[in-house]
Amino acid sequence: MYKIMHFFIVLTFYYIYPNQHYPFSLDPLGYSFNALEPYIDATTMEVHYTGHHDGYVKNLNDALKDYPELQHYTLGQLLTMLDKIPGIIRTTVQNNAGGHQNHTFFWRCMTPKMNKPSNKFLKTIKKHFRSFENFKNQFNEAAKKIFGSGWAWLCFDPGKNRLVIISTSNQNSPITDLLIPLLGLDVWEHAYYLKHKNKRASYIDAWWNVVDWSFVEENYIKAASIKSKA
Ligand code: MN3
Repeated sequence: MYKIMHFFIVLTFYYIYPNQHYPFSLDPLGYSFNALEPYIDATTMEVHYTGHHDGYVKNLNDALKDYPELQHYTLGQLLTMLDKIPGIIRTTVQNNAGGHQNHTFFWRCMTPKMNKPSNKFLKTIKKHFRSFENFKNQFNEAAKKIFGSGWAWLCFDPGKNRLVIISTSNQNSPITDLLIPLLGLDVWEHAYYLKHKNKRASYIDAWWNVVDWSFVEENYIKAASIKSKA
C-alpha cells in the first residue's frame, strides 16, 4: 500500500514539475519583482528569489555533483527517498531540495492578477473545513504558531482522500510525508522582515491578496484525479 501511494505521489509531483533534474536551475519567476506590490515588496522578492532560492539550487547541485547515481532523480523523487540518500549529504539534500521545491511552488502560488476561488473549489473547501473563513483561520493559526522558520500548507492527503492544513519546519517538504501541496506560505523571516519587520501576522494578511486560486485549484484537480486512478 505504501509503495503504491509513494508511486502515485511521485507521479503527481512529476506531472506538476516535469523538468526538474540535476543540474537543477531556477525557473523564471513569471512576474516582475515589483508585481506583487504593495502586498509583497520588490526588494523582498528580489532578495528572496535571487539570493535565497538561488542559494538552495546551488547547494543542491553541489551536494549531488559527486553522486551520478542520484542525478537522474526528480525533486519529488529525492524528497520521497531521503532515507536512501547517503548519510553524509542527506541533511543537505533535505534542506536544499526542499528549499528548491518549496520556493518554486511558492512563486506559483502568488499572482499579480488578483482572483478568488471558483465556486466549485469553494464547495470543496467548505466540504473539508465547514466554511472558507474557518479554513483561512486554521491556515493562519498554523502559519502564526510556527516557532522559528518554516511553512504553512494546504495539502491533499491521498491516503485519507482529504484536504489538510499542516506546517513544516525549516525547508521540509510535505512531499516527504506523502502529502501533495496545493498552497504554501513561506514564514521564514527572510520572506517578510524587510517590509513587515517582526509582524508575521501582517505579512500573512497581506499575502492572502496575492494568492493564485486558479493554481491551487489546478493542483487539487491533478492530485485528486491521479488519486482516483490509484
Ligand atoms: Mn524563503
